[in-house]
Amino acid sequence: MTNEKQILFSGMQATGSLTLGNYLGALKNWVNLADEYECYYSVVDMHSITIRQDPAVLRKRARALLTLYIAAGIDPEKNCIYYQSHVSGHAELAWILNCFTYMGELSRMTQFKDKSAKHTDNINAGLFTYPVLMAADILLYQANVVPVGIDQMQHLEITRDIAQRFNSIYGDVFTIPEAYIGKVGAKIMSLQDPARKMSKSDENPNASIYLMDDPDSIRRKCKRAVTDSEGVILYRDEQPGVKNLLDIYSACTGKSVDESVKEFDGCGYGQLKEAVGEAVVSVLQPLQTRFKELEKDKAYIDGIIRANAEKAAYTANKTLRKVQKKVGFPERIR
Ligand code: ATP
Ligand code: LTN
Repeated sequence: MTNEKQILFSGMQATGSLTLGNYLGALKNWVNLADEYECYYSVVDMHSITIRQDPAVLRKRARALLTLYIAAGIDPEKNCIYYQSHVSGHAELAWILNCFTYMGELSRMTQFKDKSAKHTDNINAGLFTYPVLMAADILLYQANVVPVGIDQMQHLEITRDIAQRFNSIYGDVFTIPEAYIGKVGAKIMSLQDPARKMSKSDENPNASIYLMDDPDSIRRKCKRAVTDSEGVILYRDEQPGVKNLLDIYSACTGKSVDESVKEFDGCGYGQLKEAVGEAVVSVLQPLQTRFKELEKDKAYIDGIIRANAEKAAYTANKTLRKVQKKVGFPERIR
């Protein structure tokens, strides 16, 4: 009998300040899954440069994101938290996988369509092959599960397709990964336009709650959240604003949506918004305190960065060597 844990991989980009959507849809699940799996959590800085970045800002944000992973409760001694750019295998495998991915498949990616419409002056090849690098991230570690928000599902599907295609030619090289979508909070919507997802690149600051927002701003943004004129608190598609507030409340309190709906039976929107504000504050305040403490401990964070990059590179290289051999690259002479 083996008690080896299954492998989990996920990553986040250090572009912009993280929102409550990123936390409830991704980071919070990562923390809950950390004990059950052998986990790799990457700060995917190589993906970030598909959009033009200020180097100093990117460096600062990448470090803040890595620190935030720890502040959120992921133990960096038990889980591998590292920068993607510190493990060269990501780029090397991505190149090989590029040769097993079709232009047609990549053209169908909605994220590519959205981002290229938004950055018309810089539709670079990296933006187009972004999903291939993401596939390389996941496949390098032979991940079984990949926790992401619903918006990343299409990228998970293409990862599976690429892995299956490769395996069908060369044998069982890659583990075929499964997406893990959390039950609550999988898609948190904008507070100002509940038809759109809450996004860190939203231009309207009232649309998103940022993880580092102070309590008063959080309460104010919740109070201003767009609802409707129905006047009843029900969880249904016809009331997307109220539905979103119930989702946020449930995800922050750990209650089921049904429980939350019962709790607000007969209440007005004002009461709901106030309760949501308090629930969000009570989740984010301890996170912020821990983040500020960790940020000061430079030597500790540096140690984590060094040790985990080595650990990740070791695992990544094992897969990479196997793949290189399969496709026919000459053996290394030692
Ligand atoms: P951008 O606005 O720059 O595109 P983003 O806010 O969509 O960024 P990503 O870096 O693309 O964030 O996503 C990080 C993780 O957070 C992913 O797993 C993604 O699925 C999840 N996520 C992002 N936005 C939401 C949301 N509104 N609700 C739930 N999960 C989300
Ligand atoms: N594309 C993802 C970030 C990401 C990722 C990954 C997520 C890059 N590589 C591997 C899971 C697994 C995003 O934009 N959220």
